[in-house]
Amino acid sequence: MVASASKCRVCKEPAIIDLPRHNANFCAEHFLELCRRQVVKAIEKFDMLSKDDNILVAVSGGKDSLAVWDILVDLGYQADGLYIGLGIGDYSDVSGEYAKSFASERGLNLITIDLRAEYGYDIPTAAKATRRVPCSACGTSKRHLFDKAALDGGYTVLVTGHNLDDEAAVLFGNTLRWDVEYLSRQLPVLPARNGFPKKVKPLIRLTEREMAAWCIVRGIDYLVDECPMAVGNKHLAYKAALNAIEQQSSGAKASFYLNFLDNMAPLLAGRSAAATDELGTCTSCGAPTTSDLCAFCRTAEKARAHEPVPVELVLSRGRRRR
Ligand code: Q46
Ligand code: ZN
Ligand code: ZN
Repeated sequence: MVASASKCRVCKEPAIIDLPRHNANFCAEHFLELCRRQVVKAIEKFDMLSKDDNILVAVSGGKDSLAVWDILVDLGYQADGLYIGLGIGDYSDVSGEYAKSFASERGLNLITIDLRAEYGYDIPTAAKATRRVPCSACGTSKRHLFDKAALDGGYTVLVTGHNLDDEAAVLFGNTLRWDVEYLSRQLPVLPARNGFPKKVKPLIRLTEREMAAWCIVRGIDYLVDECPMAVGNKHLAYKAALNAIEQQSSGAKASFYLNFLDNMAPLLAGRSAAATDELGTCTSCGAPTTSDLCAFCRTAEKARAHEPVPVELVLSRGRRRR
């Protein structure tokens, strides 16, 4: 991770990681301190959390969601986890094990939901039944179930592990299309409103690489493999493009996203307020929606009516299309 002769910027002991965007190297202790400081900075700047909050962390078993849960508990927040079994073959089975081990080893409370057992469908089947890309059916399902679990469980805020790379990639995609509606909603805090819980992203100042390093230093085992259904996802292409730019110009990714929040997001604030005022109620589940049935109930209805589809079939069809 770092040249062997490198020294920590703070204590001059041997460094374990170089962070070109900070133009510095850090030992394990001072790297963890930097990560905590970046999270505190994000929380304070955007008024994300207070110590009185009852927090629910959306946990996938990957590095980012386990790291954010670990950091919040480390900082003294009260936080439970929520894991959703999406039925994506071995990937889901293994990711669930990582989430459960993390929680049980630390005595933390993890709520689990199994999509097929509790809602009668899984993501590969939903993708086939709705003829949408898997991440679209998956995002609809996860958003609904995260919101519902947070509201039903009396949690005051829902935390996700989106990091700087994730948010910069989404911003890149929204900017390439000049999608003003999405740009206006791309904030690290969404307040509670119209039947939605408050949602926050405390990792926006930290990169994927930094979160992987946090997990290694803290001894957190996480699922390294990407979701097999993400293959061909534009989000991955945007991340690769930003990484190429970052290679040439350290700090470009952070300034692209963080300066958007400072300089551009305030100008778009009126657009997002206007876009959220016209919600009705889903006739099936009561969730907020713009039509009779919410997107989750429409997805679930179609997927339940379809025979179960193994993940391999969806992946092989995707490969043939390309
Ligand atoms: S789990 Fe679901 Fe992700 Fe897999 S299908 Fe796509 S959205 S990639 S974070
Ligand atoms: Zn040090
Ligand atoms: Zn519904």
